[in-house]
Amino acid sequence: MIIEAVKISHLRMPLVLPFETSFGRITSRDCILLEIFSEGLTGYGECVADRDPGYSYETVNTAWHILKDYLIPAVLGRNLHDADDCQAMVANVRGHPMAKAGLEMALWDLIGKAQSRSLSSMLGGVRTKVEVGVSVGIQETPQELVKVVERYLQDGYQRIKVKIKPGRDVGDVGAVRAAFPSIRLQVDANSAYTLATAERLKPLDGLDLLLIEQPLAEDDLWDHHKLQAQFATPICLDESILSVRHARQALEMAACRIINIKAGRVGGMNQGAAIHSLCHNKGVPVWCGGMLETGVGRAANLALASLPGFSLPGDISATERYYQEDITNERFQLNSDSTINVPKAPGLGISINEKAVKRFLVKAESMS
Ligand code: NPQ
Ligand code: MG
Repeated sequence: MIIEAVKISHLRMPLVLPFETSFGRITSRDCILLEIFSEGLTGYGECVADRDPGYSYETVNTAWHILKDYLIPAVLGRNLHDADDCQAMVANVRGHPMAKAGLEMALWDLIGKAQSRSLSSMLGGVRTKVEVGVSVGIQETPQELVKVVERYLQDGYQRIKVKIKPGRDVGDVGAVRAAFPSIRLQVDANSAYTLATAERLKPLDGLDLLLIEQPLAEDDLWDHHKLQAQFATPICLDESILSVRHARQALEMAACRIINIKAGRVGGMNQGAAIHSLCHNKGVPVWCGGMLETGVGRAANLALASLPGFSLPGDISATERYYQEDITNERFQLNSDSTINVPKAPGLGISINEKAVKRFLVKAESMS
């Protein structure tokens, strides 16, 4: 398909509740909505870079620059058959995986629409619904955290992830475990510890957690190896895994036993699916991470999580956990068995609420 035009829109959407992690607290979510136009069809994609460089170095503004000045010019007017073509055309841009993944997602949606195939079926998905959990931000007090967790359990979420940081770890997680002795529970530090400060996380090993996510720095595979040797609980890497090669090396050096897959962090669905295959062949569990996506990225996550090796619940919550109003007409609901249905319609399987996009718009630019 010849790429005739591409539009990028910077959006800012209010969150239902503030979300606090070890790197900061937000009350609204910025993202870039991409639209690729070809043969009368529109493919939609979402770039998950944040307003601030807290989770990764990429921001909405770096992604805007890389998309506008490099990635979009590399595909405009060219003939693309699949995501591999797109990856080849952007291969000499170093880094900036979230910018690349946003463009690639829009291409998947476009191609799916042209071929009348859902993203799940194009990727080789085997599930019509996927198990999900909820990621709970740092609260004022451990008591407050227990109340918030209780509410999500009442909503029907059967797996809880608690965000931790130094000083807000063992006490908070211990309180949740004491209140709910048998729930599926895991924690995420977003790189807030060092090998030395992670000493104090030792009591977590007695709390029957599914996993401890990204305790140490993103560029620190080796100390994760040392830490994993000290813990019975599996360490799961998120920020550290930016490619299939990182995933293979992390497993070879026993730096983790589980991998969180986010298409945005690894430069696209293609690489996300490839990391899934690597892990599936080795019997290593993977699960789909979340970046507070709009309905666009949420639909993509559901398709990815329908692949056979996604054996742990994903950070893919219902729309209402994050947004009162979304930019897709579809709202994703939690089923009573803590699952969400995988979209079946062609491409991402979503349609856009243009009024909502207008309301959340910061700026837009079209290129042809
Ligand atoms: C994680 N997500 O697994 C991420 C971190 C995260 C659902 O816990 C704005 C943009 C806010 C990206 C907050 C979840 C964010 C963000 C958290 C990513 O590490
Ligand atoms: Mg994480």
